[in-house]
Amino acid sequence: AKYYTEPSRTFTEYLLIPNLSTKDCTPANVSLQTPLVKFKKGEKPAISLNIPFSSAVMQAVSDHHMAVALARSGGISFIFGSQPIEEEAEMVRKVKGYKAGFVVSRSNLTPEHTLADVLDLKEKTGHSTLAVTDDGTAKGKLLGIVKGSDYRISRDSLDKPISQFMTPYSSLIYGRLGITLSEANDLIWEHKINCLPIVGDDQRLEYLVFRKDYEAHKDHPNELLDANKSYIVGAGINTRDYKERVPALVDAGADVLVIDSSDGYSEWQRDTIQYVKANFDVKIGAGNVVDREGFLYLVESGADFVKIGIGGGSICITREQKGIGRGQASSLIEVTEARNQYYEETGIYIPICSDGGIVHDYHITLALAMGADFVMMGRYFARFDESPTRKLKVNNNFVKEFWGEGSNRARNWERYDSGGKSGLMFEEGVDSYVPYAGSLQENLEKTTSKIKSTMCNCGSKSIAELQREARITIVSATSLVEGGAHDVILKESGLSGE
Ligand code: MZP
Repeated sequence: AKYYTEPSRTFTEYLLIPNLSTKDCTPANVSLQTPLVKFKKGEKPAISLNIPFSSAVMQAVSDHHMAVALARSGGISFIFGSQPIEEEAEMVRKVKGYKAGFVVSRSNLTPEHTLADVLDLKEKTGHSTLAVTDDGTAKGKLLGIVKGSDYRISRDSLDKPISQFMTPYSSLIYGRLGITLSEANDLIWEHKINCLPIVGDDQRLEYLVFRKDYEAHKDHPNELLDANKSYIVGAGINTRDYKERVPALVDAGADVLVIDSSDGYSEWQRDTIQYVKANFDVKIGAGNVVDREGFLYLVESGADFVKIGIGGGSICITREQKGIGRGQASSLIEVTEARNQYYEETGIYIPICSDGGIVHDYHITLALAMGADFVMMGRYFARFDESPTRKLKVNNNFVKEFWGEGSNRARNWERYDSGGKSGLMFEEGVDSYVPYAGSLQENLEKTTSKIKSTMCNCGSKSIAELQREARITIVSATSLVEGGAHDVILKESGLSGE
């Protein structure tokens, strides 16, 4: 056997050391843009993310609702592949067909109709947002907007009139009164913004978010754009049924595929990548691997990005069951070195995805500093309204269900396939709950602001700069204790004598 001399380490064992922060290094100047797929030196990647986040290829995490919500915030979801081919393709189709713009309500929908009527129309049209105008056409004056992302409000308020949820319009920041929807749209395009600030009747600032990337919908002549864009979405595949699954997903419009496997260093992955590259013009990521050899094998097989991580996922018991895996930090450090060397030698940059084991927000910054271009998370996203699982009350706390792809519940034997008989002989994942945390957007804003602030401490305005300049230290077991509040009595602990 070969013995590694360094122990296998995880994120909590490291800390970042601040660099000089120059005066222009403020969170507002930090860009979190990052490549998703490989590119040649001097060229741009075919797909980039605006935030370095992807949601895990898991039943309990990435369906079409999650994909739309995350794409709206600048990241990407990989729709879970452990479902029948047609059902996965249908989810992809829903994301691609999702109109992030608005449909003008027809004369049969007025502010007096209920939210249930709106949801019904939204479901039928696939539109995220409804604009209500005084004559029901795009030429009419805007009366209000019903936003599609207000799931929490909508479920509890189905019988309330739309007017309660409409954003009041009296004037626009641009000083225009009572503009039409078309005019609002023109402003958005003219100014290359995706958020049009408006002032409500009560003079409070309201933000009406219009994405630039919405698609014209032929069945709805009132819709405003003729641009043929839609949200970017990824989809998981396996090394068994790829010859049937890939054509269906590509046909549905998937922008990028990923081979979802607990161990990606295999000839089955090579065959799958080569089949996809030979037959389709679609990007494909592969994994998971944890070392230089596995990484280079997948890169030479043609992977557009490589996913790193075995055994570190929150629901994963692979290490206990089989004794394989590696601490996420050690894996990343070794793979990054191989990636950088490969780039120097070939001029081809291969993005690395750090998959699993993000426990604290700062772990994301560490992963990026260690060379990851983006992270993939399951537990993090499972906690939000947008994840596909049930929200329950357990011991007086709200939780959401979250189960591993290696649990009996997921029945995803293809992920753990070793070329033998189909079916799971033993579990590699658990079925669990995670604390409910509210909406994706709110949480993402908080997390990204922490990352940006840390990057400023490190003197970096981009992820590439952080990867180059970060200084990272191992922490001792003793200094770990001092990492949190210590030697004080916390007020919320409820100790008497406070
Ligand atoms: P986490 O973000 O919840 O810590 O980890 C999510 C990652 O765990 C997934 O992206 C996937 O790579 C991995 N995973 C999913 N199911 C299992 C399992 O059942 C698993 N063992 O390890």
